[in-house]
Amino acid sequence: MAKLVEHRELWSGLISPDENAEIGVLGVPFDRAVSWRAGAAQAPQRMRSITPHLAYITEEGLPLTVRVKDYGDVEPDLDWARFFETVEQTAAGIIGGQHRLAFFLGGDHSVTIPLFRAFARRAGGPVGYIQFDSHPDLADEFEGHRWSHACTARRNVELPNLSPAHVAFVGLRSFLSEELEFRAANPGIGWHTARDVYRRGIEAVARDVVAQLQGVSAVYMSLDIDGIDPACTPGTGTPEHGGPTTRDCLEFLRIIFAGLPVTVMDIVEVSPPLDVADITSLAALKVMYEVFGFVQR
Ligand SMILES: [Mn+2]
Repeated sequence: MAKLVEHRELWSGLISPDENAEIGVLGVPFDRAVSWRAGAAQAPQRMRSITPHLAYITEEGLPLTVRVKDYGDVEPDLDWARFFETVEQTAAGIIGGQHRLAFFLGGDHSVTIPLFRAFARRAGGPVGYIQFDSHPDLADEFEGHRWSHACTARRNVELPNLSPAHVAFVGLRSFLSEELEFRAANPGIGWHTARDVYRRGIEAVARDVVAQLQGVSAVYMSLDIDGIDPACTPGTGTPEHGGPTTRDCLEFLRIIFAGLPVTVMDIVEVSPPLDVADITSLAALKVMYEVFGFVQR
């Protein structure tokens, strides 16, 4: 699988061959489950190519010292089922290692299905799942397939150790009718719309999520970049206006990482060919580097 971009300052020089590095990164370059515009398969390599130009410091002036073990990208495979099996097995090895945080780069949001399976299997006990997204991705099937990027959260809640009471969505602003029915049937789900974020403030929402997920053994944080407003992140396949800003997302994650045992995070749906001046890749990397800082403390 391993295929790395060659650059002597990848990840701002934080890159390390050590499998005990604090951060483990794996790219999952796959975008054949999208409902509209593709390109997310190009995100891992595009994001890596930018990292030599980023300062290894957080916005609060904390110099980053965490080491980043980059496992490269999962090799493409035209057999979708076999590809997801490879993703799950590869991710399980990384999640089961010594890293404080496993960080996965999509790919469209369907890649979270095998990634979350690997996480849930490794964690064993009751786990939490947070999805920062404009869409809840709770369709049972979409355009004839159960692994569409519109089905991700639905597949996740089918696993035995993820209760709907430990699922939280933040930034929602577009729905299918069956998703609203699923939510009505599972009122314990954390359901925070973009309008809730705007009216209540991101910190109040984040504190609700922290309170909701108390007691789980580990938390998976999935960031669909279209959860952020397309004014900040235009390079994505299904943008939705009226969303929280990159600033809101950073404040949210600061509270989540301080209050919950997040062991896995992904960023999905960044689509470089739909982007403008790499603004969306840069937003994703800003989030990543701040998260590195949260993990370092
Ligand atoms: Mn989405």
